[in-house]
Amino acid sequence: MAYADTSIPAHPSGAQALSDSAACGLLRREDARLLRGQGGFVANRQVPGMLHAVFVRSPHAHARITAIEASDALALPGVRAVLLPEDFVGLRQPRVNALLPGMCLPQAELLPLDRVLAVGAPVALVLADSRQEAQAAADLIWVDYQDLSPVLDFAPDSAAETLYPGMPSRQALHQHIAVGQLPKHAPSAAVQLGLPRVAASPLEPRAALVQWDEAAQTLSAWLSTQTPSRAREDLAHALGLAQSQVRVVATDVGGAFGAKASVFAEDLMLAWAALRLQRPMRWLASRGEDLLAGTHGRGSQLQGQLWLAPGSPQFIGLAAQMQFTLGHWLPFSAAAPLRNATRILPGPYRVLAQEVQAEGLLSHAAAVGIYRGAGRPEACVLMERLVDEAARRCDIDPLALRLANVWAAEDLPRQLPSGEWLDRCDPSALLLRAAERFNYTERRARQQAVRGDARTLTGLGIALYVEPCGQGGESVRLTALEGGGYLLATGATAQGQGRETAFSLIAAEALGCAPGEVEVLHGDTAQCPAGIGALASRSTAIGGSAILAAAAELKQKLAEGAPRPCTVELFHTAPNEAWASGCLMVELHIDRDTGAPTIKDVVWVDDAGVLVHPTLVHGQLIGGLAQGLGQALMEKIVYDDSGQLLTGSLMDYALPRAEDMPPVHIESLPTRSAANALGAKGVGEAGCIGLPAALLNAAHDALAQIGITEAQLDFPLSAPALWRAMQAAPASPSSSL
Ligand code: SMO
Repeated sequence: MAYADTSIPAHPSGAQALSDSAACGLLRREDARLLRGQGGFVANRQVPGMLHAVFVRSPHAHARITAIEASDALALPGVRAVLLPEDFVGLRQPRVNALLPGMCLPQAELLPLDRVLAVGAPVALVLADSRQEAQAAADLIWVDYQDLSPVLDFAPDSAAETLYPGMPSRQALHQHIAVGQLPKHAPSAAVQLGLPRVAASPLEPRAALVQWDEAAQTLSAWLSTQTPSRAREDLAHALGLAQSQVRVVATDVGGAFGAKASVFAEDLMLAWAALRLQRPMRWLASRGEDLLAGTHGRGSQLQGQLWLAPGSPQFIGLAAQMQFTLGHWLPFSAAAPLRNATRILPGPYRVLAQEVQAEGLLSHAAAVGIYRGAGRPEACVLMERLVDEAARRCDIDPLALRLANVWAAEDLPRQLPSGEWLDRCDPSALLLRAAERFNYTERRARQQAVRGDARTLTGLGIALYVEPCGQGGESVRLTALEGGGYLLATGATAQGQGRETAFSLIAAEALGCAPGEVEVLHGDTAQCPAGIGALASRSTAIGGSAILAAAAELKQKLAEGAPRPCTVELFHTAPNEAWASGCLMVELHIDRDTGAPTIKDVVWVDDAGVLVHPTLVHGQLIGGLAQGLGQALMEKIVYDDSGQLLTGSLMDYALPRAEDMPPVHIESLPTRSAANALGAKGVGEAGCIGLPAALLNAAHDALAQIGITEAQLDFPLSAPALWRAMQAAPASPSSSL
């Protein structure tokens, strides 16, 4: 492992680290707790009299329920209650963010009375004095199922089926963005590829502890969530309570990656039961339950075409057709991946005309939600594959073709014809700096000298990416305390990414005090103003800008003689959306006998705007890279033809380990964001966006060395997949098989 330097030269735009001396300091005590194993997760929390919840789950992908028998289960010692579908009548599916025009949403009961729509869907809830007793009882509940045929992911005939009355399974979500007229002649490049479903795999699986206080008529919910305010709204709505009657607490969250941005059926069922039984209760999902019934990520099939001007390297047309599987219910951000993928194309490139279409399809499988990148990886990999393919077919070096088509820094920021606003960035500088660090020209020459002669194929892969970091605003309440010091309560939350450290730095810099004088509160709706949370790489860019605005106002009030305690509370909306960007270059080796891929090294130049805390930025980049590596090389959720999940444990679902990490050389080349006062861009998703695209390009580049140019490679780039692709090679005298 080589987590190399993070050198941070200032860019001509003036962006640099906010506070170099403080930035290189230690994490705050509150953040460091997590690294020391002292976090307080839901699984660490008990309340007196707490019951333990276990869900009975459907073993069928699609079936009619004709009978349920729970008397044996109820007779077991320690079992306090079994709740069946009829006990949840009145609970509706939680709301969905209407991100797309004309969205058609299921208006359905949370639990259908007589049907199951996916393997793992909850059918009953068992509550007992211990988790073991609850599990034993769940195993004794007898359900009579009548099998129905399931609609599988991307089923060509799914138009004929409906999961929800009145709602088409095909095109449940759709988007069409057209700008200009596409050329009439054949495209210069065409590609297609698939991204399988993957699992977010946070350290703490989903978890909830709920407690109803009958005297106060309030519900407290300790949830492993990245959006406490949203969860409070959903819980209040589901239970028919006022928001003021619900408190959600999510102080320590063991990672989330998008998969904890929505409430789940289990959360609502648990809260519903706590209210009715008047007992506190806790549910801790097992790893298998998260793989089975958490939200998955990706799950898309992409096609695209790119046109170059005749006799010139200019991009004149881009078309994309994308399909996203949705699974059997829609989490809050179900439309986000599809929307992001369509709106981000063509990335940092100028293209005269574009026509981008996407559709989302329901199926009898786990729901697909946002997952680190949320559509950005799809846009990036499709565009970057098209650029490489056009370069190969037109015999132009892929670096040169990119340099010929990216936006010039002086033309940014700008409103694009698609309606998107592209932030200030410098794609040429990213490409050139990465090429220099990577020794691109020398490596290319070396590769061309060897070509297909070696036992190992070498591929060079480039990916340029953009990372829009969320729209809207964030809340903050900042108080100058009577006895000195400050209390900062934010609506942006933490998932283990060091928010207390970063937020106290931002506030301290603006207030002119030491970071240690700022205490940070987050994740508790009783202590923090209602806000958005931590997602879409937005917490520093938007949450941080809100802190800056509050600090400026507070400072002015104090300067005007306002007495302490003095509070400023506001919801600050960022004027625009920050877009981070970056460039990755990788060298990939493929063993010709086995197909085994090995990443020799990765060079990565990232532009996250003003860096508040370079060490935290570095950690986020490395973490995102590791997750992107998992998606690119090994992770894949697999269902069989009857809708059964074949990857139900980490014995079957491959996560990357430390030893899988290649040497990574990261450099920051920040340009100040023009979107917000802080000048910061996001950073959390970058690795997941850029690395898979660079690796896929490298794999195709390697195969091209032995004349294989027509293979369709999908993720993950496993040894068997690469080996099979190589078998199409024309017989070569140098092959000693
Ligand atoms: S995939 Mo993210 O938490 O918006």
